[in-house]
Amino acid sequence: HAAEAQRTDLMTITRHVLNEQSRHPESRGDFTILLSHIVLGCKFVAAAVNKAGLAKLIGLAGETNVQGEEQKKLDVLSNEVFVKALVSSGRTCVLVSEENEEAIFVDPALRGKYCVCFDPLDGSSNIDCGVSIGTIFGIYMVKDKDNVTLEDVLQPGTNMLAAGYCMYGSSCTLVLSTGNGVNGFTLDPSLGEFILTHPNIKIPRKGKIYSVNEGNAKNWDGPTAKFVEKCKYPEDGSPPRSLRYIGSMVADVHRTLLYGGIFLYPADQKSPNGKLRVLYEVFPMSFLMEQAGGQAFTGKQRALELAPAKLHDRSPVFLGSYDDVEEIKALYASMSNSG
Ligand code: P6P
Repeated sequence: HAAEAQRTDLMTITRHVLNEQSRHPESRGDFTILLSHIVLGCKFVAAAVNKAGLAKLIGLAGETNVQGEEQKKLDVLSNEVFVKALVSSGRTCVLVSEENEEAIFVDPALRGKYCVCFDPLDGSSNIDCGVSIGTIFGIYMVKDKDNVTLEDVLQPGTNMLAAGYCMYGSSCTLVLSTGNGVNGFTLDPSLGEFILTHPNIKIPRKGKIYSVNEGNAKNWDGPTAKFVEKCKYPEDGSPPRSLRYIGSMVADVHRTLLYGGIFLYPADQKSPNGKLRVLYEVFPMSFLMEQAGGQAFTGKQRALELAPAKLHDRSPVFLGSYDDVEEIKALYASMSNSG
């Protein structure tokens, strides 16, 4: 009976969030409605990404179709889908997208109390070779939806209410935290539903993998260089750690979350603030890591305590297993003190 109950007792993402929201008696279901629109966007992008492989045959995104019309690039298409889904939810008042230079202020008649910062298709340069890519999002509440300003957007990550990513790979996996732990859901295409497959994800306290673009090694600062050196030539006689780097943040972070280890996008002489964007890459992934028992560090401070000055600010980031991040924090503390 238990097995039978499992098969028919489908824990969909909507049902799971409703259960979580029941913890907040004041909740009027706005968050659940917002999330259902984000989920709709993810389902659309999953379908489009899966077809992208056929683009050359049936003229989909990024190709000219049989009528010779230029199809929209997948990241542009994905952005349009998420903007429209979020606006039509009637639960947002301001949006920040990697694809839009300026913040999008929703028509006052359609406004809700949430701000969503997102990268609609992070790692999209990897589409043509079939590497997993993803959508990353972070959700905030704003003080007064009728007088929303950029200040409401440039909040520290500690104010985030929820964050998640959807990875479009061999399967479509949505990983979400609403501040009460991390859960993973897998899209069942036959149902068109995200089903709970990874309840209460906790990242291993220590990992055996480090994930960084070694091609930037000559530009790294001392602490990063020393940390990577120790991964390769451990001083305590332990076996060297494995290097795994996909070059698509959602894929590298998802592996780190499930297997443990540390993901690094450090600052370097070329990019003093690193490459990854604070509002829709660093903050959401840092939120998830902390909720899963890991941590996230910028080289100077806890990543979520950053206060971004501009929409598309970047920051260095070291995130993953708690003990691994502690190691690099200690190196930054000791080596920066010694000048
Ligand atoms: P690099 C993809 O372009 C991206 O924004 C992230 O998804 C990824 O982690 C990073 O850049 C990869 O950057 O410089 O190593 O190619």
